[in-house]
Order: sequence, then C-alpha cells, then structure tokens
Amino acid sequence: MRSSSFPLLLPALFCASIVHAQSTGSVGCATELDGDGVVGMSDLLIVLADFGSTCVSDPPTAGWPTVHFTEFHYNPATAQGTDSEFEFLELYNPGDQPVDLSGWSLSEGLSFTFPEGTVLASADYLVVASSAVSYAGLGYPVYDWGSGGLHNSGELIALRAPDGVVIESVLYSDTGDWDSAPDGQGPSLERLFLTGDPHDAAQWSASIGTGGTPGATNSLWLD
Ligand SMILES: [Ca+2]
Ligand SMILES: [Ca+2]
Ligand SMILES: [Ca+2]
Repeated sequence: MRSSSFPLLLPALFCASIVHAQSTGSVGCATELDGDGVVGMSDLLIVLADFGSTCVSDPPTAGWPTVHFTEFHYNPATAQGTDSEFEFLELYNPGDQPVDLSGWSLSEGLSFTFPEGTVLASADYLVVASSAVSYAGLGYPVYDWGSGGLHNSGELIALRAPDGVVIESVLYSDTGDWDSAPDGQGPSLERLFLTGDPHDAAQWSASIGTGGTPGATNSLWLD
C-alpha cells in the first residue's frame, strides 16, 4: 500500500519521525511500534487504527464538575451511638458554580443514587448518612444512603457521575499511615487537603472534636 492512499496530512506528520529515526541510527524511536526495528508503513497503520479517537484518560472526569470527599465518620464511638445511627460521609463542591448531583451515585462500599433535584451549592457541603434523621435540621443537606455502612477497617468508596465516570474515590483505612483515632474513638476522618491523591493517608487526619464536622468546614483544614 502506498502512502498516497492516506490523507495528505498524515504522511507529512510522520516524515519528521522517519527522518529522525534515520538520522539517529540505532537510537530507539517512539514511532517504532511493531517491534521490527524500522519505522515503516506497518507502524503507521497501527497509529491509524486509532485515528480520530479521543485518547485523553487523565483526568477521567473531563466534562464533569469536581466534587470531593471531605470526611468519613466510619466508626462512631459507642458514647455517640451506633454506627447505623451516626455514620456519615461528606462531599464538598470547591467550584464557583452549583453542581447538579441528580443521578450521581456512591458506589463500591455503598450503593446510593442522588435523587433528581439534588444540588450542591458552590463552596458548600452535603452529608450522606446511614441514618439521615440523626443529622436532619442542622442547616445542611442530608441524604440517607439506605442499607449498608462504612467498614470500620476501611474500604473503597467512589463518587460517580450519571454516566458511570468516577469523579473521585477514596480507599480509607484505620491502619498503616492512617490515623486510627476515627476507628471508634470519637473523631471522624477529615480531609486536610483538596490537592493531591485522596488515597494517600497524608491527605487525612482525625477531627479535633468527637463526631467530626458534618456539613461544615473541617477542623484541621490545611488547604
Ligand atoms: Ca462504632
Ligand atoms: Ca462502621
Ligand atoms: Ca466536615
């Protein structure tokens, strides 16, 4: 097959790579894709298999607004009450526009879909709890995740957009570098920074007070 059968622009784009390969002898070439040591037509065909595709994979949330997990109260102290009464997680909208969470969901460790009309205001928090009535009437939106709960030893929780894209996920824990105080001693597990990897234990710390800060700024916010 001759290159003239391809769109005119493509051979032009590949000329630079081919010339580069010839001029650098045995030095590896990023466009040598099929392993025969030569940048040839077969390499071009490999690239053309994806011609026109959108290959952006990072960030995967392109097109959806950012919403963060900011707090997990996964093992309330016995003095506060049972886990099924007082467990909650908190979400935060860092943007300057409200986010319509209709059809968004919590997945993996929980299974909950936000109802139509759920809106998270700019720079505001909402709470999803094991028992919404425990946190109702306190000035912030509260939703009840229904059955199930947050494991006391940690688990993966994800927030998904309506198309299934993971907006953010956290695999929290009570061991290793993770603060163990939220595991039944009273505090919640609060986010310290919104930048960085939410799976990193350094992003999180025990709240100062018992029961954490549902629907409000975290007690040790360092951002
Ligand atoms: Ca408990
Ligand atoms: Ca629990
Ligand atoms: Ca909070």
